[in-house]
Amino acid sequence: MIGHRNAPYEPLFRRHEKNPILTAADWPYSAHTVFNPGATLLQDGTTLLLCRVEDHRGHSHLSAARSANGLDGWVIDAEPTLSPAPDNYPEEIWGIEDPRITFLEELGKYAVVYTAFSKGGPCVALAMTEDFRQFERYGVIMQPDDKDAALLPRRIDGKFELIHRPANHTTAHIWVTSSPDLHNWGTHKLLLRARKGSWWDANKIGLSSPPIETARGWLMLYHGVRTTAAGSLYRLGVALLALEKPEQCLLRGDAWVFGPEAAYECHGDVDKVAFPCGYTVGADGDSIRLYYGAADTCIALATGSIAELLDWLDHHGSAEHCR
Ligand code: BMA
Repeated sequence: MIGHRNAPYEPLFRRHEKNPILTAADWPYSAHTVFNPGATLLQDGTTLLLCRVEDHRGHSHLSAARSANGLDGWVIDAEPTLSPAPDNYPEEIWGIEDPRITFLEELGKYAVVYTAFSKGGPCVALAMTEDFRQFERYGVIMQPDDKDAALLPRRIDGKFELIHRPANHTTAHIWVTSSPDLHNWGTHKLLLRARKGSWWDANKIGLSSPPIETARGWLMLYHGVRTTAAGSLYRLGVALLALEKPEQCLLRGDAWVFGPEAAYECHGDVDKVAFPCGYTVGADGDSIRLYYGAADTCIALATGSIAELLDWLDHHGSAEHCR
């Protein structure tokens, strides 16, 4: 498969001409950077981004930005929407980061899975909300080092499923674990491994936005980290997971499908990072708006198509790459 295209990857995701769509300068209060937003469409069609906002201490909190068209006219909460609460949740002492939003039909609530930066390392925490104004914290659901996590929107075999990324110092693979009640987690399974050697996704991978349910399986965007002499490169890959058995990878692409190229992705607090944590799907059921953090500094938007991603996987993916 590798090598039958000249371009490093096809333009499966197209950058919006208004990028970056949100920066710290848009914030109604003092902020150093805004990036890595979770995304969802509210019942009335409003696009809600739950943005990671880094303050001038380097600590992050989450703030909601709402827009009728998902592009501009953002109404940003005048104060932090979800702040670290270390008095009751000590694992949030150094901030909360990188939210992924999943609407759980069964509960009629949005699950926000985020990284809590504890003194013991980054870990996965969960909060539930109906309106992104009041939140019910469930606390840590995966201990350090673990991050890049999201819930699937429905139970499988009677259990909620969490995709997450435990890590050690040299490697980080994607795992899936299940729970009957969102509090107790078990049955841990390795879902997708980082490749090795010179691969673009060697050694360290992690979930990007929550997997997208399609008739053919869960379409999962993930990031691969290439470590170079000049720093790390964060790019995106695609895999397809079995609908009723998400630990089973059906197809995995060879090349990356999106990576830092534009100036706002290449230069910022952390150069060469494109880091999506959320997307919305259009009324056609196919078009995707992918919201991503660029260079850990601002928020950008790229558009794509579910059908095109699946077609690309048919031509550039294989089950072999899953192993
Ligand atoms: C990851 C996370 C992201 C960040 C990325 C690039 O490990 O911390 O929040 O965007 O690194 O710095």
